[in-house]
Amino acid sequence: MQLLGSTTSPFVRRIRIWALLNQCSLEFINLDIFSDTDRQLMIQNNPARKIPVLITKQQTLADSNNIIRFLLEQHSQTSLNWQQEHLLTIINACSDSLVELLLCQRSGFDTQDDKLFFNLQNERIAETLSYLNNHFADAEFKSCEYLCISLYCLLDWICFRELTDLTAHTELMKFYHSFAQQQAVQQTDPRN
Ligand SMILES: N[C@@H](CCC(=O)N[C@@H](CS)C(=O)NCC(=O)O)C(=O)O
Repeated sequence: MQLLGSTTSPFVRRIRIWALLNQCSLEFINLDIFSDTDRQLMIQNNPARKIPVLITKQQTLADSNNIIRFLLEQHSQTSLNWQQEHLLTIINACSDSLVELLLCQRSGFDTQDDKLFFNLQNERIAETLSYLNNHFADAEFKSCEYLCISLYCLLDWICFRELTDLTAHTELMKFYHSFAQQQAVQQTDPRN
């Protein structure tokens, strides 16, 4: 199986860490999705023009949510329950808004400008991080490996890109520092 992605994408890193922790062999194809040749490979495999993409002998799957569902099934592991899916949706919403704002910044916009689109993203980022901080102690959250991996990838990406201040979110920061000790985390560090 091949995984199309980049070392910096938090959505791709989730899948890579899960695979390392679960003895799942994936050939990681590291793309620069904004370079002409690498972009062609992404587009050929995903009309939505996003990473990650998983290519198996039978099919091509886009979107980290579908990819993890497929991999859990392949490894005979239980899928996320509804409460866990809900928490994953909150992590995804925060990640998506941060991606949108980063693309706006790279397009030359001031994302702190008092504009509807920026305000909506900035509100969503603040509220979802508070929600995750308040719910991290929930049993469904802490006990789910993929949720913990996804949360870590979001937090580390925020720190790596210096996207927002996390210091007020004390539960998230405690989790961030403890999870960082794992080998799979260090092996997938975008800074290396
Ligand atoms: N819902 C998707 C989101 C994936 C996503 O946003 N990937 C980003 C990289 S972090 C991307 O490919 N962005 C390209 C673009 O927005 O044009 C997933 O869970 O896989």
